[in-house]
Amino acid sequence: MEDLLKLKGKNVVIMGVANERSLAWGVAQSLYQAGANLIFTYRLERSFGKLTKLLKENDYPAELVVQCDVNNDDSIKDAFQQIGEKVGTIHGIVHSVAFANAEDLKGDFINTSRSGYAFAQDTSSYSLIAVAREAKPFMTEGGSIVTMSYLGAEKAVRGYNVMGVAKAALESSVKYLSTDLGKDNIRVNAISAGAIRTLAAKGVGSFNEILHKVEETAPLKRNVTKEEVGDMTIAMLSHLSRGVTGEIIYVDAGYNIIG
Ligand code: N5H
Repeated sequence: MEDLLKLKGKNVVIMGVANERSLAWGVAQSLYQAGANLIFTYRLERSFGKLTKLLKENDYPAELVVQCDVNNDDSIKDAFQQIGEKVGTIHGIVHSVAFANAEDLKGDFINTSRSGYAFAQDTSSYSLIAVAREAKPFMTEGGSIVTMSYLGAEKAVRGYNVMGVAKAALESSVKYLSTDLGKDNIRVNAISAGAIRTLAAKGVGSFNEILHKVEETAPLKRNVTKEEVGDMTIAMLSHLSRGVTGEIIYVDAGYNIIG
């Protein structure tokens, strides 16, 4: 078959695999099928352990696995320096990281603390800007950056609270970054993924309710999987999407279009 994706041998950085349920892991699986070289970043030692185990179990090679704390500029700089030294050129980045303090995801949005608001923004939105800046010197052949968002960025989804505001900033950052990086043929897009049971969704009371509502209302009458998010993400990393930048692409069984 003709290689329509042109991802074979491309170097793609994946940030945010916490375990096998992670959207980032769904993307990694799709990218391995497409023949890309993968570089992973992790923050927690626990995530490093999970990732190493997943790679081993699946017999997947990793070009490099490097620690990166997205709350820290030096850590991001250092991680991308190491990646650049190892692979030379970076062709793609999958930014699949977010964090909000558990107490800011409970109760009323009005009670969001100043520090909790700042931390959610720093981790979930500013991190994309910092990553794009540090990666840019190595994206010399053009490239594609994809981040993960959620409907709560534009609609008030119960319980998403401070994360909704962070994702709104993230989606806006996608647009501004795409205007800066377009001249270097670097595209920036977000995938707005439907609700998927990841570690981030753990312990969320309203989660089952959301899954049921989507099943009833979405055009496709079902929820989506991390494999579906993975496949759309690699489409956005690939040659197929070369004319698309600054977009928010929904992988949500069509749920967002229903009024
Ligand atoms: C409307 C909903 C349900 C409410 C869910 C909110 C989810 C927010 C995402 C953030 C990233 C979750 C988060 O930061 C949890 C932390 O406070 C505690 N968890 C951790 O520390 C774990 C161990 C580590 C690995 O997590 C992180 N982030 O490092 C939205 C859902 C229907 C969809 C959803 C779950 C969206 C999303 O953004 O993930």
